[in-house]
Amino acid sequence: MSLRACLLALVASAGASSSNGGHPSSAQVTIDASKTFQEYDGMGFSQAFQRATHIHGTRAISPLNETLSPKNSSLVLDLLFTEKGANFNILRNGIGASLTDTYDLMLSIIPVDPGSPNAKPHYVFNHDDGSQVWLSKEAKKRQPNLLIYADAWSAPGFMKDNGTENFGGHLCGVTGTHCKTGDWRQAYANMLVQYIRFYAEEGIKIDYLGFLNEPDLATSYASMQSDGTQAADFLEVLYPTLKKSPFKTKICCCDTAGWEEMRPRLAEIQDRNLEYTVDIVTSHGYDSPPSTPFDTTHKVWQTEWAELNLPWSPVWDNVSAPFEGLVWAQNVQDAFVKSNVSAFLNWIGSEYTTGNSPLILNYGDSVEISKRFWAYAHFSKFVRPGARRIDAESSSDDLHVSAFRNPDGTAAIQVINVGNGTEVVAFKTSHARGPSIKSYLTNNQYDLKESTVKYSGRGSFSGSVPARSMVSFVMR
Ligand SMILES: *[C@@H]1O[C@H](CO)[C@@H](O)[C@H](O)[C@H]1NC(C)=O
Ligand SMILES: *[C@@H]1O[C@H](CO)[C@@H](O)[C@H](O)[C@H]1NC(C)=O
Ligand SMILES: *[C@@H]1O[C@H](CO)[C@@H](O)[C@H](O)[C@H]1NC(C)=O
Ligand SMILES: *[C@@H]1O[C@H](CO)[C@@H](O)[C@H](O)[C@H]1NC(C)=O
Ligand SMILES: *[C@@H]1O[C@H](CO)[C@@H](O)[C@H](O)[C@H]1NC(C)=O
Ligand SMILES: CC(=O)N[C@H]1CO[C@H](CO)[C@@H](O)[C@@H]1O
Repeated sequence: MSLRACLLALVASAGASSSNGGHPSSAQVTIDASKTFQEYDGMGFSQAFQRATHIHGTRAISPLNETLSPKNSSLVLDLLFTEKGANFNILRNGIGASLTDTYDLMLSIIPVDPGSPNAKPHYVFNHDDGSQVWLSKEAKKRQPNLLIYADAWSAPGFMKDNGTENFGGHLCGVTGTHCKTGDWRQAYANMLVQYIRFYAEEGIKIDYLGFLNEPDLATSYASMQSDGTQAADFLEVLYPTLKKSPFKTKICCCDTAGWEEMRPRLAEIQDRNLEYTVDIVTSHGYDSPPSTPFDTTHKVWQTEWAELNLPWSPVWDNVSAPFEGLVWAQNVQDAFVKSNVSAFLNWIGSEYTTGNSPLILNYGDSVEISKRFWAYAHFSKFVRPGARRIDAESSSDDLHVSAFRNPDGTAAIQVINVGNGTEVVAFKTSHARGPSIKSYLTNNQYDLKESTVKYSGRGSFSGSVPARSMVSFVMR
């Protein structure tokens, strides 16, 4: 057993008392670092549809008709992208398909229809892209290894069989389309590469590229439908186009609205022997949440999810409503443990809204941090890119556990207590070195409250996990 494996071969037993003052219960939690799973790429969110302007402070959107001050703009950026907050490392930008820049549309880089797929398009870039250029730069300043995933919600309307970027429709040229203007697949691929080039000229590297968003839906805003066969029809054009370009950008597909909508699309792409063109299999969590792993050896990212219902609530634990922090702590943990994801992205990071899309609410010049933000932070702050998930098993239904070993040899163990009593967890390790162990508690009262955990020698330490709370144990 390696030193690291040794350090992490933990056996934890938990003594707990139930809420009715009854018998203390005990649980066994075993963390076995010799059993390793997927690599962790990171956590993040999007500020598409001009939501980046909310953080930038360039658009007054709340009824207060006031924007974030430069001070609070910096505060939000620091909360999102530095150790002061969640230390997120993935930003999902939106690639526009709209002909105007009216709020909250995403402007296309081909605002005028060139008339035919073979005509030379006139590319235009306003160097702002709904403040996403600014945000990408600010994020990168704070998070040098930031990963940017640029995703298109639709091709421009003139490339589609319904003539608009909205209301679904398909890219002309894929199976089932019969467009008078012809096959626009190459033109769309060229446009996406040109988008990457415009960002490169701003000094911003686009690491990942997506050409679909929720292709299982036709919505009133930018949307383009695609099954797996139609996605394959485009992948066979996009992949070589990107390969010929100077960019090393990797391809993501297909950002379906739910997990079960992705499964048949992946199978259809595999049937065409085109899975190799897709670096990351991507899906959202809305219509069907992450469940069992996809049948793929490629990495999987959950790239968009939030509880869209009103009203905004920053609460950790009240009635287990779908927007509460403790619920999201479990959503994130389940995705890593049960669905084998390598990344987990919220819909929005910070914006003004009346619902629960963002993790941080901007109202005029105020900044309100939800407990969902701190739930995410448990996974993004103590687990870092390149980490490996390692095996964590709990014998108690009340204690949900996961663990990751970081590239620097530190490890983070996430314990969520959904029960009504405090669990006094006695960790037993097979390791003799006394590591420095800190715990971080989040519940209704605290946000990542740090405590030092005493190492008792011979591989044991114990820590308390209060009822309805989440504690990260970080071994440094
Ligand atoms: C909002 O504020 C701006 C600038 O301070 C001002 O020009 C505009 O008239 C205001 N709008 C409303 C609806 O109050
Ligand atoms: C989990 O994902 C990795 C790729 O990151 C893959 O190699 C592995 O086979 C997946 N495991 C399961 C159970 O799907
Ligand atoms: C808890 O939930 C109840 C019922 O939905 C609601 O009336 C109350 O405002 C909630 N409390 C908090 C702090 O969110
Ligand atoms: C910034 O946000 C805080 C917290 O919401 C608020 O109290 C403050 O007035 C805002 N503005 C400045 C300039 O600090
Ligand atoms: C915790 O207590 C609440 C009511 O107070 C009850 O509805 C719930 O089932 C209990 N949860 C557990 C895990 O015992
Ligand atoms: C304006 C228009 O033609 N919209 C159509 C785009 O395509 C979708 C689905 O194919 C239709 O539902 C819309 O009516």
